[in-house]
Amino acid sequence: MARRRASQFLAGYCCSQSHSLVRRPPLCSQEPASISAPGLPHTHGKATSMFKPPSKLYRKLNSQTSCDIMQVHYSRTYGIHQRSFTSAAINIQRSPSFSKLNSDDIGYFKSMLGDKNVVQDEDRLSAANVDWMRKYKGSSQLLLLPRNTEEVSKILHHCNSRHLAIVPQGGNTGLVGGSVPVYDEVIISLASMDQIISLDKVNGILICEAGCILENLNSFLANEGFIMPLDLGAKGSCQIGGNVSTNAGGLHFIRYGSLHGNILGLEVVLADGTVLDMLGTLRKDNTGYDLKHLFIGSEGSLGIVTKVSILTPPKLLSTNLALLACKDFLSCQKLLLEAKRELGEAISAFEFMDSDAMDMVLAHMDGARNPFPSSSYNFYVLIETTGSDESYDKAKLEAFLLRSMEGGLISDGAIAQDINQASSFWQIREKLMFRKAMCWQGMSEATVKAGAVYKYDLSLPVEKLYDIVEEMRPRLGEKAKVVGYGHLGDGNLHLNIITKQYDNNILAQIEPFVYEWTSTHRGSISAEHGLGLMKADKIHYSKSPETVQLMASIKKLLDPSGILNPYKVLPQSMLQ
Ligand code: FAD
Ligand code: 2HG
Ligand code: ZN
Repeated sequence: MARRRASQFLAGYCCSQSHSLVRRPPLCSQEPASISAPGLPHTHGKATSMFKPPSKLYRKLNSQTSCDIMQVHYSRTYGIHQRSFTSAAINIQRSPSFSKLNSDDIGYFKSMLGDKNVVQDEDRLSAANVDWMRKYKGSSQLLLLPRNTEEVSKILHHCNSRHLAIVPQGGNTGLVGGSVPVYDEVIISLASMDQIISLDKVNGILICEAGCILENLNSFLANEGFIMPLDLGAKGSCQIGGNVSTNAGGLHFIRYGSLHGNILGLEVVLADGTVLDMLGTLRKDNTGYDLKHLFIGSEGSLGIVTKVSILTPPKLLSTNLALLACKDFLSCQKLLLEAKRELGEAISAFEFMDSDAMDMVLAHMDGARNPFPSSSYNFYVLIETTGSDESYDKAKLEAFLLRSMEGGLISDGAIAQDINQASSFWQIREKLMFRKAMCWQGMSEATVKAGAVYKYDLSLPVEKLYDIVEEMRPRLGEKAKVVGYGHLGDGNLHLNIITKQYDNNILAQIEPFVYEWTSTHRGSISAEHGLGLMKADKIHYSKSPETVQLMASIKKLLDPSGILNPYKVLPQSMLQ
C-alpha cells in the first residue's frame, strides 16, 4: 500500500445505528486505518478475519466430565488435559458439622420446586460440579433450580435447619473455584430467575432477577438507549447475580467504575431464609449502614442475591477503537497518563497485552492474523473512546494518537473503521482467555499438552505492574511461558503462566512468591476475580489480621452454621 499522509489514514467508526460494541464474528470488508507519523514507517494493521462467536462455549466446556483427584491425565472421551483441585489438593477436610442429604430432603425439595427443578441427572450434575477452567471439581448429588425468591428462601430455611451446605451458582464462569462445590454441597442455580422487572427510563435504573445473563440485559437495554455499566468476555454466560457476588470489573471499569458505585439496591436471602429487601433505587441514601455493600463481592458466602437494581448509563452514539503497538512498558504507562489527561472521560477501555500474549493468540487461533505483520513489538494497547459527537470524538482521538506517535509513545497503530474491525481487535484481547479454553477443549495433542494455566489476577500500582512478569520469567526459565495482559487503565494485571502440564514443583516456584511480591508492593492478590477456593487461605496477603477477623465475625453472624459456600473466601481455620 502506498504511503499516505497520516491524516488520510485516520478514521473512526460510529455505532450510531443499532450496534453495540459487542464481540461479533468480524467480516472485515475494509482494512482498518493505520496511523503513521512523519518519520515513522507506515504499516497498515490488517484486521483479522477470523473468530467464531464465543458466547456459548462455556456451557459446552462445562458439560464435559471426570477427572481424578491430584492426577494429571487425558480424558479419553474429550482429549482434555485437566487436573482436579478438589479438597485433597487444597488440604481441606469436609466439615463434620454438615449433614448428608437424605430422601426426605429430596422429597421436600420436589414437593416445593416440582420434580424437574430438582436435578439428580448425572450429566447435568457433572457439568455443574466442575468450573470453567476445569480445575476445580466437586461431587454434589443435587442441583436445585428455584424460580423465585420465595423458593430460594424455603430452600435456605430447610438447608439451614438441616445443616446442609450449599453453593450458589450463576453462569459458572468464575475463575477461582468459587462457583462449584468442594464436596457434596447442594448447588443452587439462579438460572431460572431471569426476569427483567422494570426499567426506569428517566433515571436509567434497571431492576431484574439475579439469573439474568449479562449479554441479554445489555441487548435489552440497547433497544431502550442504555447499556450495562460492565462488560466482560464471559458476558454470554455470566449472570448479573454472579457479577454482583464477585464484584466483577471487566473492560469498561475505567469508565463506569465499580459495581459498588453502580448497584443501587439488592434483594438477598440470608442463610436462615430471611429475605432482606434492600432493593432501593436511590442514588443517595445515608440512612444507617449501607448493607448491600457487604454482599457485593462476597462470593455467595453471606447470602444469595435474588434481585438487583442497577444504574445503567445512556448508550452513546460514537465509539472509536485503536489498536496500538508500543516499544516498552514505560511507553504504555506514559500513554495511559497522556490519554487520561487528553481524552479524559471519553476513555471507555484501556487494555494492554505483551508480545507473548499476542503471539499466543496468533499461534493458536484459527485465522488470526497479525495486525502489524511487518514488525514485531513488545506491547500492544487497545484504547476505546465513547462519546456523543462522532466527528468531535474521532478528531480528538486522532489528534491524540498523532501526538503520541510523534512523541514516540506509539510505534505503530490502527484505528478500526467499522464495527467488524472493532470486533476483530477486541477478539484478539478476548481470545487470550479462549486460547486457554481451547487447551482444555483439546485441538491437537501438542496444543493440549501446552495447556496447563496458572492464573493470577493482581492489582498493582501501574508503574510496578509489569515487573512481576519480568521477574517470573527467569525464575521459571524454559519450563513456562509467562504472559501479561489486562486492564492497564485500572492497574489490573492478569499474569498467566502456561506450562505443559500441572506440576507441583513449578507451583512451588510460583507460590507463595507471587503473593509475597504483590503484598510487598502493596498490591491486591485479587483485583477482580475474587478469592473463591483458590485463595481463601491467602487473604492475609492483602488484608490485615484485624480486618480478616472482622470479616470472619460478620460471616459467623450472618451464617452461624456456615452453610453458605463453605471453604471459600476466608480461611477455614477462622470459621470453626
Ligand atoms: P459464577 O461463576 O457462577 O459464581 C461466581 C461466584 O459468585 C461464586 O462464588 C458463586 O457462589 C457466587 N454467586 C453466583 N451467583 C450468585 C448469587 N446470585 N448470589 C450469591 N452468590 C452468587 N471477571 C472479571 O471481573 N472481569 C473480567 O474481565 C472477566 N472476564 C472473564 C472472561 C472469561 C472468558 C471468563 C470465563 C471469565 C471472566 N471473568 C471476569 C470471571 C467471571 O466471568 C466473573 O467473575 C463473573 O462475574 C462470574 O459470574 P457468574 O454468573 O458466572 O458467577
Ligand atoms: C479478562 O480480563 C479476564 O480477560 C480473565 O478477567 C483474565 O485470563 C485472565 O487471567
Ligand atoms: Zn480481567
